[in-house]
Amino acid sequence: MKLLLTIVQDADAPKLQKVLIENGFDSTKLASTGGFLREGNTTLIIGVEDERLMDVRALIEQTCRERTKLMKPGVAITDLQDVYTAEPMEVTVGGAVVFVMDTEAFWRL
Ligand code: 2BA
Repeated sequence: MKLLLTIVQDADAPKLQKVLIENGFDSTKLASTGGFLREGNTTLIIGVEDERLMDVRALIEQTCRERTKLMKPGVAITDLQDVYTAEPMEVTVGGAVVFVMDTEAFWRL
């Protein structure tokens, strides 16, 4: 079994959860914040059997789309460094960032 940490844009999350349910995949939704833009995004935890991994990948690919966001000037780029954007900066976000992890066990108790 694999565990997918799937980071998507908020705008894509409801549709993705709907499509996952329709195709028999369970997921858990967490509110998250990107480190770079420091805007809200959504992380879906998805547990999937190995043989269905590529099916869930296809659903994520079909549902989540890439968007361009404009970072306003004067916004701190990170908390750690005193670095600010001088000019509006275009940033491409998504469709999805997915971490795929082996799962030792799955217990529903
Ligand atoms: P954010 O960290 O807010 O990043 C939003 C987008 O900004 C990223 O889109 C990327 O295109 C851009 N970006 C990030 N760091 C940058 C930098 N140092 N310089 C220029 N542009 C930069 P995605 O790559 O699609 O990532 C979307 C979200 O996925 C990220 O939001 C973050 O929440 C998560 N993510 C991406 N890579 C990650 C990683 N290695 N570990 C953990 N989370 C990650």
